[in-house]
Amino acid sequence: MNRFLTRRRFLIGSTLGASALTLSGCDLFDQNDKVAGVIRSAETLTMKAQRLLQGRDALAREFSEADISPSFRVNGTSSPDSEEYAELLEGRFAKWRLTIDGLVERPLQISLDDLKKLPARTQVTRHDCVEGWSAIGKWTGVPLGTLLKTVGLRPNARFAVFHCADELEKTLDGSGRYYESIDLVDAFHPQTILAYQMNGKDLTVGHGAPLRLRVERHLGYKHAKYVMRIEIVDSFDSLWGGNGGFWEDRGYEWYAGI
Ligand SMILES: Nc1nc2c(c(=O)[nH]1)N[C@H]1C(S)=C(S)[C@@H](COP(=O)(O)O)O[C@H]1N2
Ligand SMILES: [Mo]
Repeated sequence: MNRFLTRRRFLIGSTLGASALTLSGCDLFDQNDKVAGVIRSAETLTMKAQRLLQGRDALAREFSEADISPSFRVNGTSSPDSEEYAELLEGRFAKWRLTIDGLVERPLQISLDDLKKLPARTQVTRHDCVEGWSAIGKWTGVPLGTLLKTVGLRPNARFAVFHCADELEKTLDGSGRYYESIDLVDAFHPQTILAYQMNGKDLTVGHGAPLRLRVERHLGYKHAKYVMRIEIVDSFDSLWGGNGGFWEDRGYEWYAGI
């Protein structure tokens, strides 16, 4: 297996608590704050350089229907195993609501049916996983920007955090819950959608039913599946490991631009 997978197994394999995990993943960084600082600023540089070179609104490549991969892997969680999710699935997500709250003027709870009534976008794009596989799929959903305009952002809003239904890692304190985040440039990017369809059909459980994020200029782990709540925040400090995502708390870069 390639080195990413090995590293991922190492990162997730421990049965210790969240702080210990963060430590094991980031030992090297924690030992030397200077090194951590340099790595962080290198990441910021990557982000700034990429946006400067490609433009804030540069589109990820879109493909034709003929390019759609005959099979698209399911990765990470393949089925959230909570009681709550099982009930929602059983009721075909009729009782599911997407919550949008945090630093917004008008917090929102919206059903899947109502989401489907909003203007939709369809895009055929390539998904690149850090583990070294790619697949092309067709995604249909609501541009995140549309919803953010509806709720109205407060002046101090900086990031959108996606809280998911699944625990990728079982922990006592819930810190194994999957979550992700993006900044407002990516949140308002035209290809950033909350997808409810893949290849013309409702999302399967494996691919994130009922709703998953597509943020096409980023690596696979940013594309949160099983999105239950979008929280608008000004910092990640109070969220789990404080790095803005499940994998980020285990050592991955927050800015996963490709
Ligand atoms: N909620 C949740 N979202 C997730 C994951 C996960 O385990 N849980 N895995 C991520 C990773 S690493 C990848 S590559 C993609 C995989 O999406 P797919 O299962 O539709 O291929 O989902 C991402 N989003
Ligand atoms: Mo991934």
